[in-house]
Order: sequence, then structure tokens, then C-alpha cells
Amino acid sequence: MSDRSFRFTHAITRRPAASIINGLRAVDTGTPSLALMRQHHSDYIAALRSTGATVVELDALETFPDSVFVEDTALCLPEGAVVMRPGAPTRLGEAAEMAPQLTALYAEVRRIDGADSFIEGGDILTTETEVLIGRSARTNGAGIAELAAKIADWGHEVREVFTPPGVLHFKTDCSLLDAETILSTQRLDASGCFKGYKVIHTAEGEEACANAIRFNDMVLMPAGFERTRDKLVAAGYGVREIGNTECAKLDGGMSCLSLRFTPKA
Ligand code: CIR
Repeated sequence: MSDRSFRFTHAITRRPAASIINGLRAVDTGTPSLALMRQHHSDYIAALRSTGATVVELDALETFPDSVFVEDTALCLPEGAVVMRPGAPTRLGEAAEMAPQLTALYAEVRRIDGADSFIEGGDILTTETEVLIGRSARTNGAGIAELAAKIADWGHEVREVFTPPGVLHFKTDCSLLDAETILSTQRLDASGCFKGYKVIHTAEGEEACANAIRFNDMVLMPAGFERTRDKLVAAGYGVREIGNTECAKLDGGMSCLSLRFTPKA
């Protein structure tokens, strides 16, 4: 089996804007500290770079408080990229800001442009064999159907799955660990969507660390979830912990902070 779902030469990130304090959140657990978020963000970028990848750091976009969460603006595949149409009205314009960055790196960039289509990258998990998309408050059936049609000729099959109620994105509750293994909360795995994959569950009470990323030889996960970290280490993964307390106040985790890809030469 290949490993193109977790080996990448590039990542795109965007510096947190001062307006992040107005970012979207399901529950108000306090105002994020911009200084601490910047520290965590630079630790995150350093970790990605330590694998040898090229990491683009885009300037902050004050008009869009949530723009640090670049993952939601695009789906990056080996054959090309697709610019999303975020379902959060305050985030819709972030996708257009990302499009030229992708055009500079990819030969082919497509766009979700149906007026009724909404889809955010956080709802999409690309594995070695399929693209899983969770319908959510941000991603609707029209968005999923349009994306499926737009990537079919690149050889990617879409499977619609379920985002648990009250959970922001499908990937809030799961991550790819390698070609056949997923890190998932028990509540998401219980839906049966990972049949055929090996699944490692987050430890009880540590559901908030399900959003991790496998990036080359490393698994980046939020700091402070020791029991899940120990499970991953015991399973043989090279784990790097990154502070995520400030992004967590805005329902963000490791995957949201980057687009990860290998553009076709
Ligand atoms: C939002 O609600 O859109 C942001 N505050 C958090 C986005 C997190 N993105 C992600 O999980 N891919």
C-alpha cells in the first residue's frame, strides 16, 4: 500500500490574526491569548519543518478572525486541489484568499461553486483508498455531491459518513495515523464508519485530542492528553505534542492549522 495520504513535501499555514479573539466557538470558554497562540503556532510550524517539508507561512488576515484554520478552505490531493465553500458565513471569503496560493503550487485547481453547496476541509478525511466526508452543520449534501463529482476523474472515491451531533467537524473526532489506522473517539467509531480500518480510541475523557495529524514520520497531537499519547507511543508512532489551549477555545486542533500536500511536479 502507498503512503501518499500522510507523506507530504509541503504545508500551507496562516499566521493568527489579532481578530482571532472574535473567532467562532460553540461554547465560550474564555478569550484566547494571541501571544500564546502565536507561540503554539510557531512550535507547530517548526515541527512540520523538522520533517524536511516546505512550510508556507501566509500573512494574517484581520478581516477573517478564523483564517488561521486554513484546512477548511481547500482539499489538497496528489492530482490537484479543490477550493472549498465554507458553511460558516463569516468564513466564506477565506476560500478565495487561499485560491491563488494553491494555483501557484498546483497545475490544477478546481472550485466548489454551487450556490447551494457548502463544504469545509475539516469534514474531510483522506485515507489511502477513499475520501470520507462527514455531513455537518458546515457541510451539506450538495457540497459533498459537488466535491465527489469534481474529484472522480482524479480517481478518488467519496464515502459520506456521519459527524456526531454537536461535534463541529468530522475530523474533530478522528485522524489518520497511517495507511490503515485511524485515531478516533469511541462515539464516532460507534457509527461504524471505520469498518475495515484498524482503530485506536482516544482514552476516556480525552476526546479533545482526536484531532491530530500524521505528517511524514511524525504524529502531531495537542499537549496534555497523556493516556492517549502513551497509547500512540506504545503502538510505535513518533509523537510530537504541541500546545493547543488557545485554538481549543475556538474548537480548533492540529489538522485545522495547515493544508498538507505534495503537488504534482
Ligand atoms: C470555526 O468554528 O470554524 C473555527 N473556530 C474552528 C475551525 C476548526 N477547523 C477545523 O477543525 N478544520
